[in-house]
Amino acid sequence: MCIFCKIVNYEIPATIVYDNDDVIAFRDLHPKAPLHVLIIPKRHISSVNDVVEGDAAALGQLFVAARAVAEAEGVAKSGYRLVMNTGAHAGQTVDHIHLHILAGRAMTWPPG
Ligand code: DGP
Repeated sequence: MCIFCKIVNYEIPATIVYDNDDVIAFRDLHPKAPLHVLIIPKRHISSVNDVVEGDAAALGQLFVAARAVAEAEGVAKSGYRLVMNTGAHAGQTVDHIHLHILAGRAMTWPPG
């Protein structure tokens, strides 16, 4: 079982900030911004490369959660960045699809 599936099953600790039947969001272990939360579908999907039509509703829930987290954390107005890394060149290190929400400082563009 992957590390994020263990968080989904509450087998390893995480600071959970949002939780419903489809998705869970928790603070990143190695934050890259004052706010750094990961939002994941509870059902295991390895990466965008593995997404199928039937995943659409669950993946849509990631954005519903992102909006809720941004509001709850007080960054909806100041702004935030949503990132989903896919594969080695993008720096994906955990093979369970996850949406990063980063906020609390000005972001640079383009990303490195
Ligand atoms: P990515 O590089 O896009 O695959 O991002 C994976 C993120 O997951 C990275 O920012 C660190 C975070 N992470 C890895 N293991 C754990 C963990 O066990 N708990 C938490 N909260 N975050 C983790």
